[in-house]
Order: sequence, then structure tokens, then C-alpha cells
Amino acid sequence: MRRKSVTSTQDVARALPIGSVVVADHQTAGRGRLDRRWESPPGTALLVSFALRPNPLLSLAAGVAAAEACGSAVRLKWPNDLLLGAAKVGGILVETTPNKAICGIGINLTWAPKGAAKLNQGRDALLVKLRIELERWASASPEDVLARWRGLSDTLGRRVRVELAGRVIEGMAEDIGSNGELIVDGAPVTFGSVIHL
Ligand code: BT5
Repeated sequence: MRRKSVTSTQDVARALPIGSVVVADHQTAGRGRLDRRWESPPGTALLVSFALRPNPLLSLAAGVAAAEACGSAVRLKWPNDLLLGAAKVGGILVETTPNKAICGIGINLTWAPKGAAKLNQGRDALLVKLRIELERWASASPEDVLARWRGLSDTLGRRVRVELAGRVIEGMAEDIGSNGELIVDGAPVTFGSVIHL
């Protein structure tokens, strides 16, 4: 389904059956995690939400799918950023209901906020590739998703600072665990914002 303007493609997809895809030219209230805003002027980005079956590794699988669709210059930052060079070019937001997962993907194409990147690819061609990759990776085995995520990762092998609720840790990002958690100096981090040092 294509819309000119919506609050968020996530809000529209939430009410639709599994398998639905919602694309919008503009979001008046695009969002990231933790009530953060996702900004993009009308017609400058791929803004899409997929209604899918719940899957505990969906956020990582969607990152893999998006990176594969964008091309080899795009890499992944834990937990959910798409990077071009060192700059954020897109993001993934997975929201769940008891029987559905709403997977939102935003990728900057012809505009990016200060400090961020844009991909300069055509929206419709990118969406075609993304649908194919997401179908593949959302139904791939956890081992395959984790292995490909490791291969596309720009986070592993780096020193990172992780901002957790009320606490900051620093250490080496060593691996991701079987539930998608980041392993920093041997300890699992399941939630938080990461800064590459
Ligand atoms: C994300 O959140 O990176 C997930 C973004 C998901 C957006 C898609 S668009 C389609 C669907 N519908 C929605 O409403 N959302 C999804 P997070 O990791 O919380 O990052 C948010 C932060 O990224 C913000 O606080 C800004 O600092 C920054 N940001 C905002 N807009 C950006 C942009 N266009 N490009 C790069 N960074 C941006």
C-alpha cells in the first residue's frame, strides 16, 4: 500500500494483516526507538513498514536484508543502524504485538540530516530489492542470520561505549550472542545505544 502522507508507516501497518507492506512519501511523526524522531522531508527517503510474523531475531534479520539490498558499501551498527562510511544512512524499528511484528525501515536517499548519509538510489528499485531480501532473511535460520550479521558488522572488533539506562560501559565489542545481544568484554548487552570509539 502506498500513501502520500501518514503519521508513521508503523501505525498503518499495525492494523493490516501479516504480509502487508506500507510505503509513504512522508511521515508527520516518523519515529525511532525510545520515542526518538525519524526525520525526512517529503519524497526524499524510502519509508516502509512490513507486517510480519513475530521472530526474535527480526531486527537483525531486517538489518541484514537492508544492507544486502543497499549494496556492499552499507554496513551494520548494533543494534539497528545502517551505516555508509561512518555515518548513519538508515535505521530499523521493530515493534511487536502479540501475534505480529511491525518492521519499519527508513533509508535516506536524496536528503540526510547533518552528520548523516544518503544513498542516492532510486526508491522503487531499492524497495524491490528490499522485499526480496527481507523475505529471505526473515525466514532464514537464526544461525544464518547471525553469521551474515557478523559479516556485515561494523561494530564487532571495535571498542565501544554503550549507554544503558543510568550507566555507561566501555569495552571491546567481541561478538553477538544467539539472541542478538552484543557481547562487550564478555558481558551481554541486550539494550542500549552504542558509540563506536
Ligand atoms: C532508528 O531509530 O534508527 C529507527 C528508524 C526507523 C525509521 C523507519 S521509517 C519507516 C518506519 N516508520 C517509522 O515511524 N519508523 C520507521 P533510533 O536508533 O532510535 O535512531 C533515531 C535517531 O536517529 C534520532 O534520534 C536522530 O538522532 C537520528 N535520525 C533521525 N532522522 C534521521 C535520518 N533521516 N537519518 C539519520 N539519522 C536520523
